[in-house]
Amino acid sequence: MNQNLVSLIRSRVGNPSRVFLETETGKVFTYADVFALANRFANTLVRLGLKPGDRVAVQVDKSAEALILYLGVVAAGGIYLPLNVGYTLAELEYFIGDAEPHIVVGRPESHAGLAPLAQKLGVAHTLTLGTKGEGSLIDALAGASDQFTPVQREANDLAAILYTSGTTGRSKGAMLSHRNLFSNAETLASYWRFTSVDTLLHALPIFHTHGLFVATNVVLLAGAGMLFIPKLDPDLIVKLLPRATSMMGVPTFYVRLLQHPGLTADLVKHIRLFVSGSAPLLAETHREWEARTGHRILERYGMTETNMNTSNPYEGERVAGTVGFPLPDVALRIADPETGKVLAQGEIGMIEVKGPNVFQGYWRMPEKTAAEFRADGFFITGDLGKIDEKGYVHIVGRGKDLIISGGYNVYPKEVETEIDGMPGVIESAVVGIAHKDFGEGVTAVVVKAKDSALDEAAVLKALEDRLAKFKQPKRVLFVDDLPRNTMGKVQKNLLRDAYKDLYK
Ligand code: MLC
Ligand code: AMP
Repeated sequence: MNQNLVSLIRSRVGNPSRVFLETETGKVFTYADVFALANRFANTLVRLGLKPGDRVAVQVDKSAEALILYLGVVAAGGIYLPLNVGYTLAELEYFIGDAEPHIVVGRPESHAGLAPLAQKLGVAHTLTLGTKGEGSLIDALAGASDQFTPVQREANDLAAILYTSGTTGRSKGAMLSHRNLFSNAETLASYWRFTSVDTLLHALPIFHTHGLFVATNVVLLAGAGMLFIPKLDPDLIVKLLPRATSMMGVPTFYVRLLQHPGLTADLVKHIRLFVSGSAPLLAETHREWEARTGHRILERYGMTETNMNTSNPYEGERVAGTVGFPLPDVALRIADPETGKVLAQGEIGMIEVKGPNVFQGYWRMPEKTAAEFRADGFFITGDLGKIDEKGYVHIVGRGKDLIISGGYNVYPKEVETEIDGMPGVIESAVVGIAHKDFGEGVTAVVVKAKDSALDEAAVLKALEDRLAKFKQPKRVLFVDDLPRNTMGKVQKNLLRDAYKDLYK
């Protein structure tokens, strides 16, 4: 049987005239429309020389066509490689050089910068796709048939590569197979009771696991529908919630919606499920949400490399501050970070997971892949946690030097490397400080040379073309020395403590 994700999704579609997606401008795509357009994309990609296993890198603003392009690439046997729209050309150069895509699709307004870069890096075709369904990719569809049989794929063949930053500052491409994506979506759709009567309010970006796989694949497999809006827009969300049955968001979604006077228990009385993930949801936000709406947010835990690992129960107690139980087909254990020895229930250690959800390794980085798996196949998540006496998993910290800002990962090393390279900088430490909106705020603490006139504005200006906006520090602070332990290691915990009220 063909294990192509799109083939498996298509085999589940009950009612082709069911609306899959409706945008805020009233554009509607039924399931039949979605697969017809995905087929036209697939035929066009094949005509442009795409062969099974070739990468298609996509950096475009959110639109229905962009989402359907994902299905077209996967149907054609290609590997879908979505890129954060915030990435600068400097960052893109690395991703395109590393992934060697056959085709790159960018925004119409970025074409002038992107096309020469892609050409230099050996990309065969650079096309554009805009938010109004325009661009050279759409022009290229002319004459393409809306019939296409998904290319035969095995379960472990790759469907997508998603880049995640690394502790060394170099991003790694997480290779996800058709089975990784299908199995997790199937598990979640059933665990969270999604059916064809559901309508998901979709306001997440579609270049990450949460918005692309968790939200979209679950809806597709359930034959449900979604209200698809460009971004977190509290006014629009409040307007549309009466038509939805569920919403998924990062914690910032819930924090911001709580500030909206229109959010009332009455507005959401018919909602079946609110899901939060990608970053820790404060127990306080969970409680405020319940007090205001009567709903207990369901928190779940995942990673780009693993898809979703745990979830609070659909029925049963959703415990604030925990990420719930391992999903049915996921094995999860807590181990000593150094030795890998499995720890007793209640002890804090490294969270390790194994299952059909876990990725196939990092693209062209066999050593890095090997270093993150135990000999028995468990993946070392880098998250520290424990399992309580009722079996709930608690994430208590991170064994990796990582900041999560509004659901986006920022590796301090990458920002420090940029700052350290600036004239007048002796050294820097980048830390995540508690931030009421983003959860953690990227903060740079810099030691400059005595005679340097460098200031906060100059550091930020220099980072503008180098790093995506979300990685840029919200504040740059200057100090005489960085605190170090006896081994000479910067004590980031002391910095986090010293500035803990910076964003209060
Ligand atoms: C935008 N900015 C951010 C930011 N998002 N800065 C830090 N962190 C972020 N996450 C910048 C903007 O460029 C802007 O800069 C300024 O901060 C304020 O922008 P905003 O208008 O407040 O941002 P907004 O567009 O509303 O976006 C905030 C957000 C968005 C939280 C809604 O970042 C978002 O949708 N995040 C979701 C990320 C996500 O999907 N993660 C899932 C990863 S998958 P200026 O200076 O121009 O004003 C994963 C696995 C799993 O982790 O388990 O799910
Ligand atoms: P990413 O690499 O972007 O997929 O981010 C994955 C990381 O996000 C995980 O390793 C966790 O550190 C974090 N994460 C995801 N969901 C949660 C959650 N519910 N609570 C705490 N951290 C989370």
